Amino acid sequence: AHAPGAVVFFTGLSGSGKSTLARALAAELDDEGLRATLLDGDEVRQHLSRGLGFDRASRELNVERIGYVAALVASHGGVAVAAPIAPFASGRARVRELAEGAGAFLLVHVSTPLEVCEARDRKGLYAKARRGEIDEFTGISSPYEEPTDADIVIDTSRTSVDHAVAQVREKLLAHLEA
Ligand code: GGZ
Repeated sequence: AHAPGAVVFFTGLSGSGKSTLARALAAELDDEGLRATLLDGDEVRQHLSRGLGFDRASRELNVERIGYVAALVASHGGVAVAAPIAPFASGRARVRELAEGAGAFLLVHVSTPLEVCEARDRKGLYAKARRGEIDEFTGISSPYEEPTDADIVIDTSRTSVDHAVAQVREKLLAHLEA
């Protein structure tokens, strides 16, 4: 039996819907009295990882920091919900290792296709990346290694937020009760 805490780790491209799902899940868990701690990609980069770039080493460091904090939360019985791109299998494996030492770990691959993320382009970053104005942009000029060990795969162009959150919630509760 593991500790009562858990880490739910969303990974996927920019614009795939990770933040939306992570926020909706955290809100749902809070409503049920589960103390969800949200570690959103954007916010982490403004605080915990301020000043870090997007080269491979910086991304690995960013993801490991997130994993460390998430595991700390889980080790105290909380549920951490993290949502960085986390494009490298090595970084995700490191997070899994840290998290599993502290509680349950759920890897959620937000698999929304690049074409859809790029068509959405909510922040205009894909257009900039295509014009060469952003270096090492994930999916354009930097790799995204597809997870082969995801517990749940969600394509937000085919699934509603509500349905996706319900799916993750159900798996998470099953893990917590195991
Ligand atoms: C990818 C970038 C880049 C580059 C800035 N590549 O859609 P967003 O804007 O809000 O989310 C993206 C965020 C990615 O940061 P993460 O910490 O999640 O990445 S990683 O896990 O790889 O460390 C995007 C913005 O930062 N952004 N430049 N070159 N995304």
